[in-house]
Amino acid sequence: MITKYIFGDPVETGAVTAAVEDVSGVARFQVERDKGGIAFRLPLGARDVVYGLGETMGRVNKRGGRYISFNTDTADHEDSNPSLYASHNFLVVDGEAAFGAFFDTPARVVFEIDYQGSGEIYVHCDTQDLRLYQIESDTALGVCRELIAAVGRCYLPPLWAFGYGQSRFGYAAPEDFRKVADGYQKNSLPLDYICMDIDYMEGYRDFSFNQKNFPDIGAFVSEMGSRGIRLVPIVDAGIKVEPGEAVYEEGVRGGYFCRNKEGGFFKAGVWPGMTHFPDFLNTRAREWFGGLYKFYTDAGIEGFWNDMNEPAIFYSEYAKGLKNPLYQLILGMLPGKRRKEKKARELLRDYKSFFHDMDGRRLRHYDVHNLFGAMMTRATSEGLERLLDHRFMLFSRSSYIGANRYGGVWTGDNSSKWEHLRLNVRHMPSLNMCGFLYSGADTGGFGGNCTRELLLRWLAFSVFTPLMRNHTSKFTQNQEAYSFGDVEDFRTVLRLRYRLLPYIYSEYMKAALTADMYIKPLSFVYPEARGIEDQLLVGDSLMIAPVVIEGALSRRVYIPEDMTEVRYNGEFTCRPVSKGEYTVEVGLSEVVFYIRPGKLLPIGKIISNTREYDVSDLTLLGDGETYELYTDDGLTRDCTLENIRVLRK
Ligand code: MIG
Repeated sequence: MITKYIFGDPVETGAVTAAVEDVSGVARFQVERDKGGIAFRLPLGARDVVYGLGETMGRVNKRGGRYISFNTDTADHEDSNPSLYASHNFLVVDGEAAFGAFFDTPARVVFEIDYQGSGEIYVHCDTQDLRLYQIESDTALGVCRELIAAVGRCYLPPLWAFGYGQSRFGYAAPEDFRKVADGYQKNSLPLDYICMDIDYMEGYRDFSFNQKNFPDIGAFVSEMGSRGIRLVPIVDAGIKVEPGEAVYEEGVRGGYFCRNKEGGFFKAGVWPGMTHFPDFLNTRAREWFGGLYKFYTDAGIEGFWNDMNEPAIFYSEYAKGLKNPLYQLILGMLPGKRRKEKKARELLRDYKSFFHDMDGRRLRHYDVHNLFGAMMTRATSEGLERLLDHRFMLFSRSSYIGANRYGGVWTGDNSSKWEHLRLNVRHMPSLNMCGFLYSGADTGGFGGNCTRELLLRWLAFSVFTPLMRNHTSKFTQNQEAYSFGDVEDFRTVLRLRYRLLPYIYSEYMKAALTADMYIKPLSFVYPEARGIEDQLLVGDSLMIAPVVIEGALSRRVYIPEDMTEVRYNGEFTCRPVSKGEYTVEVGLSEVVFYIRPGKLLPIGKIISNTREYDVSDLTLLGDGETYELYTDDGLTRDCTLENIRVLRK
């Protein structure tokens, strides 16, 4: 059962779309008002597990940690860092019964979950105005399903968005993209899309292609399209301040940009130099911005990633010091506590110096900060819905609960570290709890140099995440699957992804259409497995136990009930394993996973691209009797459970 409690006069975040009964005044928390906002306290039982918070640092069980919802552009994915790019203010307490709470406010929120052994949940919202949704259910999974249902139907990507994609900050010219396509195709490595990072642009301007490199972008999109490869450009949040440029002029004329303290348009230095931020909280501005994607759709482009939408600011019009984006960027990245603190103070000042017009309500950015990226995703998604008559790919860096109706997310600038592979494994169930089904990390890691072993193990995990994209930064070692000598092992793991697509696509679509999670913690189905955070349930049939330790050629696996072990090394080998705990060998050239009892796994043939996707002759592994295969043309918007076909063994 879900109920809502309204405090003060909250802004409409749009997170929850279902009608929910308002029973203000009976919050389960102890409520304390203070000058800065409202604090909520709830004592925890000694054995209670606390899940949730989506994209945050820490473990899947959030006990013991302190987390802050304040969307931040940060490459510092370490446990000491309280804020990443997103705010997912949803907690699930799993004790004797299960209980969930969603603190629906775009303001800053601090969560202390049994922090320093306090024995309680302490949540401080930096506002007096919010909606608190409380959910009672028998199980943690039940609580999550209620939240996901209340938020509304999850974004449905096209089939090709479940293919594998390659990306790199630095690809700039057609030769770079052709080289990637060649590298994959000549080595018989499957590939569906290549992301275009900011170097495709003219001077880092959104809605532009570098004229020298792309005099005819439509022709280049067709050229890649004829090879079965889609191009997926990045779009940043800020529009370059540049009198005479059409997009800028339109934005100024329409008054679509955020205002500064003086009433002019706020100026923030980002990649193109000074930019204005579209006021994504304003309906007209959103309509305008969404319509701008026509620039890309006219060229045949149907996939996008939205970046820098926390929003990231290198320096603002109020900054002292050198106003050079590169200088400011490097300054922000340099280690050193004092420099970081200075940067953080500047950012706070900036966020307090610009304003939104939320359809007549003037709001200081700082107070609605965590909604900005989500509303950019909404603007893009609604624009693309008008521009196209079928599904599109869209994922964003920043998000807020509810944005999952409009697009997916990636988890930002991780590094080529084993710990960040493990973080990816923890993020996926937590994101799914908050409804973000279409998600994934930069496979192989963004910062730093990836090793062959790390990439193989990371790919072997990403096989199961809906967004499977290999991405790395500038100045790092090449990270494409053909960049590490012998490609055979990479071929195995990438082919496995495509052979599992009938399952991945079906399970994703069924979860999205029934307000369910696609990836779950093991403990959501097997409560005794509460301490095990490096094994996950993927869809209804599979359990995975990825190798996440450097140098390991085996790992301990907990088998919660009799299962079928599947080993893929180019061939599938199945064998029954009984309940228990085992050391399982997993060589670098193979992927091992498990089918739950009474379930089936459909397997397709080897294909090199989703264009060749074919469900006419699937093999069924496992000891179940039937499998519900979701199938459609991969593009239609008419996605219903009627598209399910029952396969029998
Ligand atoms: O300031 O577009 O997270 O994926 O490659 C960095 C360049 C801007 C951050 C994104 C990353 C992307 C990079 N961007």
